[in-house]
Amino acid sequence: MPKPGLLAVARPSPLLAPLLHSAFEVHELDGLDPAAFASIAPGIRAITCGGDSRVSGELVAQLPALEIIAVMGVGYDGIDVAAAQARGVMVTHTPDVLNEDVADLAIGLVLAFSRQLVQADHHVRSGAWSQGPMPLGRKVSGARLGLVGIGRIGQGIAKRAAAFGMEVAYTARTERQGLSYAYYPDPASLAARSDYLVVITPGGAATRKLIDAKVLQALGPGGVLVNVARGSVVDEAALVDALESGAIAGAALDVFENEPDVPQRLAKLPNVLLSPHIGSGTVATRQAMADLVAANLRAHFAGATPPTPVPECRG
Ligand code: 8YV
Repeated sequence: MPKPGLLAVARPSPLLAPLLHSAFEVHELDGLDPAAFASIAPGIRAITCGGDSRVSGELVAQLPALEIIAVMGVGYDGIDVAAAQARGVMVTHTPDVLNEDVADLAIGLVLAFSRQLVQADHHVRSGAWSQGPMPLGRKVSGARLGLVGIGRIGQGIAKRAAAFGMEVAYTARTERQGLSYAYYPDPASLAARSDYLVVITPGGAATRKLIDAKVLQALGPGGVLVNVARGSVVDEAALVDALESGAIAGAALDVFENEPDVPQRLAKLPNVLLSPHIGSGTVATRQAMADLVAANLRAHFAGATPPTPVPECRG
């Protein structure tokens, strides 16, 4: 029996690639010219991609045999789920297995920004230490942390922040029952009471530029923005303006509007800490995500319901 065709929209992680090649005829979209694409398109029954990938309705329409889109990531805001559903195509993602890593990174960014760990390392290596001490940092323990989003990862960040004696509050569309953290109805009112505003809400149309100039103004000259969600949630131009003018103290960002391109104006600011979308980037977690992608594909092609469909595709 020939293996089913699979289109890898993003280059598969080396942790996922062997699992795919054992069961599928794998084609990488990147590098396929139109003629090559046209020749493989009729045989494509599965797509794999990352949480930050784009799978448009147009692409879905070009693949008549497509049955499943398996996202290696919890976020799937780049996938046209409505178009997939209209064609009866299943969409799966990899929730939960990355919660701890992303929450760890959020706290890591708060600490690294505040205690100036990147500058501190440079201060020692460059020999500047012998000329004198470096500037003092910001105290994290006991500070006020505001979460934009209180899903599974948000709650993980809250738990960690509470262990640092931070005063945790959150905003979400509706107040969550059973949580002891203070609720604020909108990002601006949350920002106004926060030293650190941490963004961990899904991307997509509903949250586009939710963190705008008004929210940054409310965060104020002592406030720091941390984004481990999606670049689309923050108005990046307004953020650069706020950082340049001192309207906020700084930002620690793992995600950007147009990855991997980071605007020069942002990259050259001294009051930012930047990382290249590494929230889930540990070996253990990427392996767990790869295994879950494989489990979803395996279940689907065995005629069973995949373990982790996106909410819209749950029966
Ligand atoms: C990864 C992510 O960068 O889970 C998500 O939504 O954005 C990240 O975990 C990506 O999905 C890796 O493929």
